Amino acid sequence: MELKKYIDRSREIVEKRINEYLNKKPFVNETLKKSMLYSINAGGKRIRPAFMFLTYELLSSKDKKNIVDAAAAIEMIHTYSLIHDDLPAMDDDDLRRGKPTNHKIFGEGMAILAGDGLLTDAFNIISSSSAIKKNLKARAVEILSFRAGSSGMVSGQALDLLSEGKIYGAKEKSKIKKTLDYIHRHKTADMIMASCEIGCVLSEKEKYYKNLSEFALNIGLAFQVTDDILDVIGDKKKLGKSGSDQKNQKLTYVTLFGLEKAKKMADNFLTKALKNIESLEGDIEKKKLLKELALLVVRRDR
Ligand code: GRG
Repeated sequence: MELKKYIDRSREIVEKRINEYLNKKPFVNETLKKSMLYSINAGGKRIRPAFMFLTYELLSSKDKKNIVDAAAAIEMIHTYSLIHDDLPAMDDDDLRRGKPTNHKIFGEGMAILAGDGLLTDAFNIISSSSAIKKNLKARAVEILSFRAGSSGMVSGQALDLLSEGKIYGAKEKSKIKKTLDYIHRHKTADMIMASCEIGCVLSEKEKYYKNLSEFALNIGLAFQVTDDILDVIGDKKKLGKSGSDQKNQKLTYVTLFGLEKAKKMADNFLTKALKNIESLEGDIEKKKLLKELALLVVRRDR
C-alpha cells in the first residue's frame, strides 16, 4: 500500500470517530460544541494517529480500527494544544491550518473552553472505549496523561514561553542548546512518543517499547527542527499559518544554528530514528510504511 493512501484512511477513520463521539454527547451549549468541532474539522495532517496505527499494525495482526479510540484521543489532545497555542497569551496567531484560529471565530473564552473540553474528553473517549481491554486502557491513559501533562508537553510549552525574547550572550550557546532541546523534546516529541508508545502497548508487544519510544523521540525532534525551518522558508499558503517565530522572538534551531545546520540536524535525527527500529520484527509492509512516514516528517512542505 502507498503511504498517502494509508494516511488518508487513518485520517478518515479518526475524523469519523471524533465527530461521532462529539455529536452523540449531550451538549447544553451549542457554541462550545461548534467551537470544538471547528478545530477538529479544520484539516490537520493527522500524523500522530498514523504513527500510532502503523506501530500497532507493525506489531499486531489486528486491524487499526480496534484502537481508533486511542488515536482519536491523541488527535483531540493535539488539537487542544494548537487552540491554546494560538491564543493571544501564547503565540497570538490569526491563522491555523489555513483558517482563522479558534479564538478569532469564537472569542478567547470559548477557545480556552474548547481546548479544555477536547483535552478532558480525550481521556473519556479512551477510558470508555468498548474495543480496548481494561488493563490496556489504563496503560494508555497513564502514558497519555504523562506525555501531555506538566512533565510533558505542557512543560515544554512553559519553557518555550519563558524563553521568548530573551537575549543570550555568546558564551551561553551550550546552555541555550540545552533549553531548546528540552522545549522540543517536550512540546513536540512527547505527543509523537505517546502515539508510538500507545500503539506498542495496545499491540501487547511491550518488548519493543524502548525501541519505539526512542524512535518517536528522534522523529519528534526531526519534526520540530523541520517546523522551525518551514517557519522561515516554507510557503505560508501551503503551511496555512503565518510564521510567527520571528515576531515572537522565538528560540529555534534556525535562529541558533542557521538554516543549513538545522537541515543537517533534522537529517541526523531521522537517521537515528531509522536505526531505532532496524531490528524490529513484524509486518514487513507496515515497517516500510513507518520508515516512509518518518522520512515524510523531514521532507514535508506543510
Ligand atoms: C495548557 C494553556 C495551555 C496550553 C498548552 C502545550 C501547548 C499549549 C501547546 C504545545 C503545542 C505546540 C504548538 C506544539 C508544537 C508542535 C507542532 C509543531 C505542532 C504542529 O503539528 P502538525 O504540523 O499540525 O502536525 P497539524 O495542523 O497538521 O495537525
